[in-house]
Amino acid sequence: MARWRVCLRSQVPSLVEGATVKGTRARRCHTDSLPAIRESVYPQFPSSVRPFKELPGPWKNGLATLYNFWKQDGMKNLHNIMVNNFNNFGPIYREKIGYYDSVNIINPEDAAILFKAEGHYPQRLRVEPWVAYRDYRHREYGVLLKEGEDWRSNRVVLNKEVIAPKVQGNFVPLLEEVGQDFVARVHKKIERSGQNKWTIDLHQELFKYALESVGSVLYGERFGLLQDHIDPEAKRFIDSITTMFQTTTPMLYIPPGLLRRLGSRVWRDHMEAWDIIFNQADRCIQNIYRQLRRSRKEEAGEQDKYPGVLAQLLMLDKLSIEDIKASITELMAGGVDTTSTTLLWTLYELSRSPDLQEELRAEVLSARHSSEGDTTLMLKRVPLLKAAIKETLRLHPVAVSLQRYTTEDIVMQNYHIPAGTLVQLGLYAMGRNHRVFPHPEMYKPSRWLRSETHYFRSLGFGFGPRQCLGRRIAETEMQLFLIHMLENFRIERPNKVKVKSTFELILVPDKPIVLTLRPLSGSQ
Ligand code: HC9
Repeated sequence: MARWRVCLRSQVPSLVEGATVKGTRARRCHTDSLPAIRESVYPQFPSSVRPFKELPGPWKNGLATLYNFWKQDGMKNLHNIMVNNFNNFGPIYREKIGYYDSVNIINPEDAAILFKAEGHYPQRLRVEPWVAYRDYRHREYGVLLKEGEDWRSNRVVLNKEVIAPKVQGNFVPLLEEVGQDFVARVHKKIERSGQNKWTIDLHQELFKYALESVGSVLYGERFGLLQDHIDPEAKRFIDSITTMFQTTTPMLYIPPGLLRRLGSRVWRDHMEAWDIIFNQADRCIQNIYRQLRRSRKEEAGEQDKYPGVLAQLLMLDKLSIEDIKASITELMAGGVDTTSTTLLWTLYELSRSPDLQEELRAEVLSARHSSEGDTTLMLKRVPLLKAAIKETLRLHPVAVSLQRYTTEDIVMQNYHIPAGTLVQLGLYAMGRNHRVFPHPEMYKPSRWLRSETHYFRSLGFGFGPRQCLGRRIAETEMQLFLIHMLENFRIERPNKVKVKSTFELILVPDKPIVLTLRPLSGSQ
């Protein structure tokens, strides 16, 4: 029975229009009359600025929009629905789906205005089912779900260990080794095929590469996922992350607390998925924790090898163990599907343009040559490769949108947006908009190298203090992967299937991407 007791923090707004909400959210809710009042109180905007209530878009009836959303298969199509909305309503519209009331924007200039109004404690849309799981199991929030001062103090400590530019040097040797193992594995597969090539849907292989990479950076140890024999536990962990993402989508619009009380399948699957993720992470963390305590006694922590992010945080002793565990678990869960999908899209794009592939290969070979074995230095000499990752994230962003609650009154597209409004930048829609990116359909990394303005256009990892914490790990891991692949294999496409995006909380390919890998030098 106790299992069904409601947790206060997991309360989500009801689906009924106009209902007020408990806790922090209540502050952010606004009724239609509020902007009007504010306008008379704060006359800082010229009268030509149009009032909030004149914003175009489907915001008058949240339930009707939710129903339409359903009919358009919105659960899989959120990205396309946003593109259509911008086509119908223009560069700004307001929408209410169920209980989510938001203003949506597409222009980089408006993104700049939005991020300048994000305040001291920037907040994105809360993924309620993720919060609900932690409340239900009495687990600490990691930095992804924390808010306010608690968020800031944790984030400041984590930044230094995970995202500061200087930490890249620590990650490189670890990730370099994983990259080499991946390449060795592909060579072996090619050899075994007896055809001097390997044709495969790489997504499982990339999941393993990604987990092995993020694992080695966090724990300073290898899981061994790139061997022939893979631990069934690791496979379960990987599958659980995918399930966790997939089961999140329906619960974005239906309160998880309601689904829980109804005993629904999606809630149970979601819980089970998080349980597996947390238990696996707990085991890894315990392991390192014990090792560290043992070695501390013996040699007072004197090591010259980088011990991994977790050990660093434990030795630093600035965050509680529970806080460290929560954020490490998030980094581990957040670092598998995201980077592997981005790499798969990049290989897909490269298989479609052999010339670009050659150009990138030439850049990589010359950088390798000139950096004389210093891989960290080499990473500074591959601008086109880095641009390729940006270009992939433009066409195939992981996140369909970026969101912030505004902390002050602002004007966008000449509309007054009151403080406390949830504003979403349609990242997918922006990346494919011809006014923002000329010939958006072309995969052209060099567009990022030209002197054209990139002002608020490269937002694949978000922006500012609330941007992706795993960014540096992800970038290093992806750069090294592509370097190794380009140095070793030609990437070809065995068919001309056109792959699109589908929304499973993150955007992923809608069908398998099958590629052919051929060794560059026939002798290997
Ligand atoms: C999904 O309308 C669509 O690596 C929603 C708005 C939204 C809110 C938060 C976003 C989410 C979207 C997509 C997935 C994101 C998430 C915040 C973090 C998460 C970008 C756009 C990343 C993939 C994280 C996940 C970490 C987690 C598994 C611990």
